[in-house]
Amino acid sequence: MTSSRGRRVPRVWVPVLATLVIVVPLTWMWQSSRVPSAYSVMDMGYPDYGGGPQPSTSLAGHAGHGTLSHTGHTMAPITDLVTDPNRPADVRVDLTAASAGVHVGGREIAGFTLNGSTPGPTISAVQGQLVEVRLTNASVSDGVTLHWHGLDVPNAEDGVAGVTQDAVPVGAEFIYRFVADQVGTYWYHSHQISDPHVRGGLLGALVVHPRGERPSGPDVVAVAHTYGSTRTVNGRTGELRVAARPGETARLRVINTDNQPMPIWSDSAYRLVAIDGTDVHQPTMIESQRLLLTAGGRYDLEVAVPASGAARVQLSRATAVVVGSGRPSASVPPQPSSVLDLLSYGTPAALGFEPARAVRHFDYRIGRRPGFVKGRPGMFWTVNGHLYPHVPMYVVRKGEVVIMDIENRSGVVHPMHLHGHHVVVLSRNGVAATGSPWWVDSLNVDVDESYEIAFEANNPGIWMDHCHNLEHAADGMIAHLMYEGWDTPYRIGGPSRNQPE
Ligand SMILES: [Cu+2]
Repeated sequence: MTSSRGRRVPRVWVPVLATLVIVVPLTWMWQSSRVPSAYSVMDMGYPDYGGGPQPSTSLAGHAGHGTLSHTGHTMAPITDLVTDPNRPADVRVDLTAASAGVHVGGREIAGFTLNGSTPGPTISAVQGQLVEVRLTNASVSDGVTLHWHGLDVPNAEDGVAGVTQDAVPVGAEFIYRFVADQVGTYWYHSHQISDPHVRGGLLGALVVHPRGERPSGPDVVAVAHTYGSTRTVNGRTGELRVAARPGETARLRVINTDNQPMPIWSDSAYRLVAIDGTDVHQPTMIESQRLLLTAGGRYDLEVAVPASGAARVQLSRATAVVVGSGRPSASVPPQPSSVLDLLSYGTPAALGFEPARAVRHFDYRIGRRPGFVKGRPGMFWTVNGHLYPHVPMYVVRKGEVVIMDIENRSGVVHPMHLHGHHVVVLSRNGVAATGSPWWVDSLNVDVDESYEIAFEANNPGIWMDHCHNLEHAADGMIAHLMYEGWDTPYRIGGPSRNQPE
């Protein structure tokens, strides 16, 4: 081996140089993936304006040139974004979080409870009521928060540790207040170290009923959750029995609190009447098709009790809801091979806004590659080609219409969840939606699928936009949507050891 000037490189240097060629870039990648012991999401990644207007002074800092939080503008703290403190509460709930053994399927696993049980109590409100929840941490050593999944609450009530509040330490409490304006089925869960917390049971259902009308038949919450490897409905294995007379119609509010999508099917005809809390417009009867409920998502089903006795609704193979007093078919009905396509289910209705007026078009392209995240080596998710924390900060202004293209080239399904907003699906893989407006807060983006979604930026603050396979989120599948002019005083890490994923 010779150098360019013909002099021999001493043989002893060859392995040293070869090692440096490998080690130096790796060390650089490792170093750039590390995050400080306390940092603001405002300092993460880079601003993405989606082709829309940019702030008058440069926000184009980041990566060593300054940050969104150091623009010279007066930024308002998101702690201002609360529910009217002078308005009295209509519904008051005390929730005490604890570390506890959870008994499930004849075994005990290490988990968590709220008021001594998991799922925690179902919170019920009537549309327009102000709900006040006092969360007390009895013994969750890593701290705890509560996020109101699917409810577009004011930003400071959103319950994300390190973004909208500090994690609540043992012995302390936090009060959440929000107006239950959205009718429908929602759920709550810890957003501090959320993967182990939610797996371990720090979760519960939240239902907002319409004013005035009372349902004629049973109205049942079915929280599907897997403890360890044991599937449950409302914390129990096997069947959930719901008493009903033949001819009666039951409303089943199915909530998927797991990290994976869940198939749902029935031996009886049923209708899918609401998705993620929003009514489907003119839903038709579903027969010999199954549903796929994405992680974090909710489906409200209307099930008529057949004259023969009982309707059986499977939530995966292991668990079922049996509606009726008669004898149900004892065996699991065969799972239909065909999946109901929500792109064409129901009939069109007004969206209430005009997607064609969008001023910003964002990309959320999901990929996967080897690298380092938070100093750990592995295969990680990328957003628009970047590994966490170098992910986009989508910047909007209040009142804008926004379009986002989500594309999954990562080989694994991702349930995408934008906090604080509901989004409507415009198209999938280039095929326009033709059914009922398909409003979601949790969207199953399968392998090699692309979705075009739209929403109105009408809820100021700083919002997570992440994968609700919480294991993926912990591996950095996170971005944020921020409204120009808002800043957060909270930090990831720090004395409260805030860790939203
Ligand atoms: Cu994911």
